[in-house]
Amino acid sequence: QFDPHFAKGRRSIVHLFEWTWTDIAMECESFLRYHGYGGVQISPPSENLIIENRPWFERYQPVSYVLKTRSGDEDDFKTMTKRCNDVGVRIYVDAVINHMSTGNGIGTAGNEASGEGEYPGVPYTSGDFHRTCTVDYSSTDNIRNCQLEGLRDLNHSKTNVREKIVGYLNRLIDLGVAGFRIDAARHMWPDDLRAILRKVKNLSREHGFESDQSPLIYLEVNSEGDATDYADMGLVTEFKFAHKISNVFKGNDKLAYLRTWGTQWGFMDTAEALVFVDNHDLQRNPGHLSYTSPGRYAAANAFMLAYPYGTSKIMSGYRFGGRNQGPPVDRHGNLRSPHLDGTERTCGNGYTCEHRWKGIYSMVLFKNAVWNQPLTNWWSNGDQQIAFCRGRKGFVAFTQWLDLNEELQTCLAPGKYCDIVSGDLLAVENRCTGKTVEVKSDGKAAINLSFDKEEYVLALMEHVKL
Ligand code: LAG
Ligand code: CA
Repeated sequence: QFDPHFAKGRRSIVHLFEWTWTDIAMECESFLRYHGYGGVQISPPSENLIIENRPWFERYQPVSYVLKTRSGDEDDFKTMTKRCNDVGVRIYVDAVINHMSTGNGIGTAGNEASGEGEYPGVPYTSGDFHRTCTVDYSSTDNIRNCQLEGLRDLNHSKTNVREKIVGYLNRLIDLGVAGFRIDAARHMWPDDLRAILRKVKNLSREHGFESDQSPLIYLEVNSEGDATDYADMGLVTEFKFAHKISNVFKGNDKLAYLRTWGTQWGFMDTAEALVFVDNHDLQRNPGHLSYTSPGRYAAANAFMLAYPYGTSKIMSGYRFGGRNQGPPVDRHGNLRSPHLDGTERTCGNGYTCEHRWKGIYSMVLFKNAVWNQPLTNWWSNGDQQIAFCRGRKGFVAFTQWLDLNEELQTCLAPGKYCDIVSGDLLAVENRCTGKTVEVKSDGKAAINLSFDKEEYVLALMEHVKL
């Protein structure tokens, strides 16, 4: 439940929001495996209600557990898990099991949904749902029994409901997934969820997993108070982390305060936390740091990946105007491919591909390389500049609002290093395309970052050396 089943040396998850299964397979093979990513959170694969103008959120309104959405069908799904697992990249399903859709309509696989609670595609009938009530956030009973966003709320104490959900999750395991994000977990009774998860089978050996391995579970719980009710079932999303890191890197708080980042900021234990700078919901809140402020956003992700806390998830979405705007589609309404020219080289068509940004994927590799190394040599100017080491394997420096020009202790062996944020080390030519930093015999080095040029981060790694 707590193990992401990453291939050796990998540590992070990327959420490829509203990508097709075919494009995810291609991304596993052409990019993710080479840039250190351990797994992909995919959009909900179960049939969803077709809503006018096709907003992204229709995928959070299930109509059945048939695997057919705009991302692809069951065959596409199976091909994706195989192609990704074959290159050591895991697939985690966003499981929407708290509720079904609302109103009358038709789903992406052609099944009907009726406002009376009839879902023949599952099937569920009206008796499988809680009675109608509005969520009142001051009452735990209400949060769990009432209609979140007006969505028809499943009664998970019923055998039929439990069996249908277990059947859905187990089918996904047969298809090769490595785990689940439990959507709206906070809105389900912990005991009901526990009973469901107990019946979920171990990972498929046919898909290369070892025996007796349970799937990774991470639970979407967006209030700290409730997190402890769910923490025994898997990792829990640490929303406080996202809010605080957004605030700090928007420049509203001092980087120097990050010295105590972790439980001292009121976060849950590092082993329990699934962390992220933003997610598909938060990025729609105008006040929250996202791809729209690229320099600051990459810096926040870099800090998340450099600092030893939690299991990290990187958001990768598409450009949007209004908060409901759906994903990029062609004139037939099919999802467009982020792979502009059908190869790994370019990413576009409206997708933002944060996971492909140099300042982000380099730090994904950094996290892999410094894993388990202690944080040492914390330095700060007492204000908006910090630096620290991860053992003798890595060094990182951050600044905001002003230039950084300091001689700092790096903990690395003497030599010339190529900053992984500003450039690449071209092995054949033995040349650094970015900043070269010389570490002297005493481990000190001149570190320079220009705020005007939007340079927020500099990172050195043991082996990225001329
Ligand atoms: C989640 N986590 O616990 C998802 O991360 C979040 O994106 C989901 O809400 C939510 N739980 C339910 O799965 C999203 C949108 C909502 C949307 C809902 C259902 O953020 O805005 O509600 O999915 O599609 C929409 C309308 C509501 C309306 C409702 C029912 O925005 O105004 O009441 O549909 O018609
Ligand atoms: Ca509920």
